[in-house]
Amino acid sequence: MHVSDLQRIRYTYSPKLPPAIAGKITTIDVQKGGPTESVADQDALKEVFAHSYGQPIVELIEGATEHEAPKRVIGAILSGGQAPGGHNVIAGLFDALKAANPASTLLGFRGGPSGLLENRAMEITSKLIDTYRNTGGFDIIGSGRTKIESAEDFAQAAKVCRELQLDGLIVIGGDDSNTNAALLAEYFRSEGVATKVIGVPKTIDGDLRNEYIEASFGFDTATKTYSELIGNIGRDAASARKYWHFIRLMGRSASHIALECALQTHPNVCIVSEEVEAKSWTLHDVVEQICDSVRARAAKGMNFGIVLVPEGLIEFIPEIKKLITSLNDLLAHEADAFGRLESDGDRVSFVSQRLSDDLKATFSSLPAGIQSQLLDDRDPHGNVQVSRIETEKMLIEMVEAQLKQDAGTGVYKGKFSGLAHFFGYEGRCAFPSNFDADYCYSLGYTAFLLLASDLTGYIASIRNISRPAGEWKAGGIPLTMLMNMEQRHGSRKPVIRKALVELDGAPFREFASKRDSWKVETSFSSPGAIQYFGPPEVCDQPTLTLKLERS
Ligand code: FBP
Repeated sequence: MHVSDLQRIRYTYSPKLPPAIAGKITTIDVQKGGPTESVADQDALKEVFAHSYGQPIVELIEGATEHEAPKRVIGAILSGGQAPGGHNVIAGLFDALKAANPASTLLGFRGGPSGLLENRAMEITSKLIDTYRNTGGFDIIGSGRTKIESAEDFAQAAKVCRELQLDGLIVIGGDDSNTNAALLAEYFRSEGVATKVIGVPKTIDGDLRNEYIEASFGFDTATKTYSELIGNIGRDAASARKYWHFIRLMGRSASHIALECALQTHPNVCIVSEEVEAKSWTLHDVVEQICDSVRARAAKGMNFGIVLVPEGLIEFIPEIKKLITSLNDLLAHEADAFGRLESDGDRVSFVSQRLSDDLKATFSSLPAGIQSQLLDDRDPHGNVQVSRIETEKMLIEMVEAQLKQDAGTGVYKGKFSGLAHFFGYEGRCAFPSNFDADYCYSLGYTAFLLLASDLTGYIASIRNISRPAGEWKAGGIPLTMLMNMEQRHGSRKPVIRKALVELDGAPFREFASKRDSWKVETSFSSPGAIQYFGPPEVCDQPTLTLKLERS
């Protein structure tokens, strides 16, 4: 890839580390807390994780005595969707590993978890890592969504780790990938495989978090990138005064991205999926929320505005959620017959004939494009690929139809012209903000220190991150602490519980206190582009979500 001037200058940025781990690496100690419990289903999880359930939370602290630092071989996997800062996790891991013992080796598995199963390992050298420091993307080794699932997969992973004599394996991923990391750690322990497994919390979606994992990496940069674009569109809308912009934002389930962008940019409407579900809103209710704003603004002569739509919305509307669950079962059970159908029309009528009457009515009320998008392939974890469902276009169509009806009865006299946007891939590989550059480097560094402390089945945790890096703390959280049992592919499986937007949490309450005025007035805010050089108040600020949650 061509090296831009910004990229060249970013290579030289030195990420900040939490003070306790910034000193001599071979003197760092771990301080252990008491035993822990999972978030739910403790008995079932104790059975699944017989060798790794209930481990203590650990904090890394400065020690006084020197530890041995044997030569180690460590492997790293980037898993799932890209998130800004992945390269810095690897850089932090590399620097810590080499600082402890320069003869150690870091391997990267190419193409995600399948790279481990197929033993596609490559050595990460100093020369290589220096051309990826502080850059976006996962292209140093690539990523993938393969799930390590069957008994054969686990045995194959163990075989490769033994062959490569891996002391440790770092899995950089979201909730599903870290669930995999926990299962691998358990399997390796039960089979006497020496490789220790440590996870790193990645996902722009921001839904892998709890009291100890204050944010997943990438959320900061991605939301700042989207907010810049939304802010620009707001200025355009207020200048041209003729379009309603419907902007769908990534976030497969949770609405954290949409909410953070709303706090940054003050749109007229931001739908929050978790509220839709909690209040059992129908699709018609969602459309009405938007129409209310369009009508109120039209009455003031403002036929323009901004609507933010979280990409996961469709799965949170109770009637559509039921439909999707039924479609998932149907497509799983009739996969062969369904796979033989050639046209969208055939697929839609095949499914319609097999749905119950109420679900059939819901399905046929949806625009044709959405019907066929709901039948697209699921991802390897069984999820509907919501990034392919054009909810923003569906809402424009439905709002337009409602306003036409209103116009017919004289209720509405304004104009409405909707424009659709989808922001997702635009933000996933941006140059990491200073926050993400520091946070990710610290996570990688911490992941090594957890392995070097002989821990397995942990996820790296950096805490106090709403404060400047000089106040950050590093440590590890047992992965079993984040888990519960959920229904997946027809059976109960251990999984990391997704952190959704809490309606009584500070970020949502802040939004709820402002939205009535945003709905009618033009209050757009334009935060501008991420700044990498300059005063800390513009370069080193965390997200509003983090500030509000931790204030
Ligand atoms: P992860 O959960 O793996 O981090 O991915 C999140 C995400 O960016 C979602 O926001 C989006 O729905 C999905 O990935 C898109 O996946 P793909 O890259 O496979 O199109």
